[in-house]
Amino acid sequence: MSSIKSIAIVGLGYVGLPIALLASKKGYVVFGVDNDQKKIKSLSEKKSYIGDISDKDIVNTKAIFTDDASIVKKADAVIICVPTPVSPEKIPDLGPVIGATSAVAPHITKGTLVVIESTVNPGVCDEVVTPLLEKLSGMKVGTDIYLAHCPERINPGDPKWDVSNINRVVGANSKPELDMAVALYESIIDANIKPMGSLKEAEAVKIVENSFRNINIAFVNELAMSFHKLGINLENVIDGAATKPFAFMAHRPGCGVGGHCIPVDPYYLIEYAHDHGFEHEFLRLASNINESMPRFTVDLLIESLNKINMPLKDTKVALLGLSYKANVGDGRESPAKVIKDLLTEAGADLTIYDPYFIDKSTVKSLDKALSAVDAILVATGHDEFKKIDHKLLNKHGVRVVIDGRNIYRSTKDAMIKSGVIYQGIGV
Ligand code: SAJ
Repeated sequence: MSSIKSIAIVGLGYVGLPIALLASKKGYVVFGVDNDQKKIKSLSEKKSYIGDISDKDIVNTKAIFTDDASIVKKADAVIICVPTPVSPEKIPDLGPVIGATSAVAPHITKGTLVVIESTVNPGVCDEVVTPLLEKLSGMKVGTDIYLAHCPERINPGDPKWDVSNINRVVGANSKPELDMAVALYESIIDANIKPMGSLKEAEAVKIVENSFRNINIAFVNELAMSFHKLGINLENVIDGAATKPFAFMAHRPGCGVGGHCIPVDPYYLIEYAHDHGFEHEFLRLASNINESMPRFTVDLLIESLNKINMPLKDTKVALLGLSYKANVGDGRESPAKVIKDLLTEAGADLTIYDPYFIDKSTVKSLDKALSAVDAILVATGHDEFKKIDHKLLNKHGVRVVIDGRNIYRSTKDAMIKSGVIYQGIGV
């Protein structure tokens, strides 16, 4: 058991709120801190704003929620779970981490363990967080206060893996700090907590695991563009390769890579390595390939419309999906946004529908979205869109389907047979 009795969780988003509720359930006194008044208000009204958390979870928790960071003086441990975005120019933005660290440092007491869960590049804990903590607390990291890094591994919308059962890694620069942090996480999470050799090693783990995903998606996306010209069905080829019981991990082509993790995290390493004299050409190339997929997808639409002598300009097109991921309402870094801009620039007569973004949709139902359009472009694989079949398309006179998430793999032949022009990504 850890010597820690009370924990402050700073940042109550899709990472912080679940761990705050779980730690409270495990018997810790928990103070949830966020500077977003809307979040604090919602929590005080016992209303969840996180898809994976129910209002009932909020009603039942003993955690205390506040926007007052000084409450950390009552906490034995402080876990920081704030976003680490990139700018439009793909430059890492440590603003939220610096802000949260600066807010808590003046109030933490001697012996407090600070854990950074935000995804950061190697070096941030040593070169940014430590100096800030020491300057603003007047104490020494490693002797008066303690610092560890435990990168978050939340997968929004995942029915199987959640904060309670996902393995974690924990890193610190001294054994006492490491032991304290490992004991804390072992007391909260029913999964393997792997100690790492340093803060930097733990920071590197998260960047590597998400860069791994990003480059593998880029691999199949490049194959999709190649196989489109070669007339080979890439999804079938991936299915074939996936029969290999070892040394192959299937990833799928699509209209782009969105979210707060996969397209973002590699840039934290790219920039840090660049500042230290190394160019991650491969990581950059992979990101460039993924970032080119919205253009490739719109070009497929133009190519398909040209087959029936229709220009994209003034053609009625329904963009189905704004979210970066199926069945969640999250638009961060979504390729659908890029596709929307490309369609608008090309002068398409755009209808937009995403059931998770009704406020950003131009129509309120799928049926409305399909009526009076010549073409649809599916950018998100929401379950609702899977009910579109050749009958519905023919009923509405839709002539072109661009399947940005290859969700019609098994029904495309019937669409084509009914006279619809179908084009998937590498399919
Ligand atoms: N995507 C593809 N092809 C794929 C997989 C994903 O194009 O084969 C696209 C998705 O459409 C989406 C983007 O990539 O636009 C990201 O998808 P994701 O499934 O990786 O979803 P995320 O962003 O929620 O990633 C999270 C990450 N979790 C953490 O960082 C803690 C990631 O590490 C997980 O691998 C991922 O969930 C997961 O496995 O679902």
